[in-house]
Amino acid sequence: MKPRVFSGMQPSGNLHIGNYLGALKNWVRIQPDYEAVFCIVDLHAVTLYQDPAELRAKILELAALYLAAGIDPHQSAIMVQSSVAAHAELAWMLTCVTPVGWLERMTQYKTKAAVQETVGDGLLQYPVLMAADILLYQAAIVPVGDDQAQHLELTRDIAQRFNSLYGETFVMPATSLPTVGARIMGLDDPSKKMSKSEAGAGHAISLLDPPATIRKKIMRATTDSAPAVDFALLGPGVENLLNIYQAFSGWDAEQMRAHFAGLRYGDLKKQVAEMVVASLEPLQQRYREIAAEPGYVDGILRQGAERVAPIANSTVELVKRRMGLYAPC
Ligand code: ATP
Ligand code: LTN
Repeated sequence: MKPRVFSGMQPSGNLHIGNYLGALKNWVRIQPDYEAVFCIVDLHAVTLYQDPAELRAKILELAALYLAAGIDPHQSAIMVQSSVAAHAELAWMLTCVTPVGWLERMTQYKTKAAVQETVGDGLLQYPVLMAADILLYQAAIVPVGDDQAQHLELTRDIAQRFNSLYGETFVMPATSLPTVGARIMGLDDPSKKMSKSEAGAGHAISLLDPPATIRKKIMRATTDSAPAVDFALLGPGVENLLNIYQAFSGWDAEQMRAHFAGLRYGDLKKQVAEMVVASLEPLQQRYREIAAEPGYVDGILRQGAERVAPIANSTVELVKRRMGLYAPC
């Protein structure tokens, strides 16, 4: 049997090239070698307020983007987190073995809580629900971007604590980061990671941005005061543009140097823009085809949930037995 892989994204905001290069592209690459579950984590999205009608639309849009990027529903399950109740159930059980101090140390929690007037308990519990997502399927690896590495460490800590309290139950999941593209930075400010929740118009390239918008955003990207690419002295803005090119092209470091050393920033930007436009074109085309077929995505999501629910439910049953909760034979 193939080892299992699990990953997910929140259906909030617009998916950007950071999400694609950091996670989605890797999912597509590894799916033939694993029994994969790719989740739309709507319960995570509501840790911050979401407009209900918009959230419903975003869930279907995200599923269509998974498909358009190349997730094959015959190979991999695509499912919505809230449609398999075991996610929330296991999260509660794991909450009970997780010290609050572990959660308060999470960087994402601290950043998100800092800009909230009142902090919902869900925001603090966010990584426990994420641990439940992964451990429910006994996933061997979890392909994510760099910003999720800390949550993955916590997942292993929670699993270890549960195993030592109640006996070997969970498989330890390994983090899988891409070699290039694990952390794409904002085009307007290369000191911050590209993020869906960042508002600025020139911050992120959305996967569904039209070519003219992509070109405009890249041509306006923040660089530095040097005139041309110098690999001995790369500023963060230029490094980010080179990273984007390398992640889309699949070139190695030697090819990158040979091609870009000494190139003026204006020309670098033009080449990056054309690489991004050409790479996203087939995805955008497939997205339009999928979006034109009403009911198709709902069917895929229903099948996905039906396929994974027995796995999830059997883990919950095992955890119940281990903990002494009532689990009739
Ligand atoms: P938000 O800003 O709302 O937290 P986000 O842009 O971080 O959203 P998520 O849904 O949290 O997006 O992340 C989905 C996946 O994309 C995760 O695996 C995450 O690590 C990855 N990812 C997010 N931003 C980047 C980035 N800038 N570079 C590389 N990978 C990223
Ligand atoms: N927290 C993740 C989304 C997420 C996830 C998961 C990723 C929720 N559950 C399980 C991998 C495995 C994020 O990208 N913000």
